[in-house]
Amino acid sequence: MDDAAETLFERIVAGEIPADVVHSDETTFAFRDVNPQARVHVLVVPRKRYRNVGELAAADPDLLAQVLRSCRKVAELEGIADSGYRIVFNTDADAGQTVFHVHAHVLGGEQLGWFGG
Ligand code: D5M
Repeated sequence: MDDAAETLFERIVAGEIPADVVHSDETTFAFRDVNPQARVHVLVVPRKRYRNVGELAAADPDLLAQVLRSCRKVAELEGIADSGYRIVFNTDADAGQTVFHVHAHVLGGEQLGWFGG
């Protein structure tokens, strides 16, 4: 695992690396992806780091629910709650996870194609 990638989102949450913040609350933090894959592409992370969504679900399901509520909040703030959006958790190598601080991708603002494989 790349140590720099491991700590990147912790450093964004701590304000040490600038980000385009969309939403912030006691337990979660949301900011725009630097490499957007749709008109709206926001990342939602728990402030506390878990490696991936599986580890978060096992260790702290309430925090996972808070991450999902923040995804909905982001969708409302971005004006896509009614038109529809996608939540993606890339999980480990085959999914192409590159930052090992669990993050939900919130994608929308246009008709999304399917992907994978
Ligand atoms: O997604 C990791 C995502 O993190 C990827 O879509 C790029 C994004 N990224 C990387 N660095 C930054 C910074 N500094 N700000 C905002 N977004 C960033 P994964 O699911 O791990 O492949």
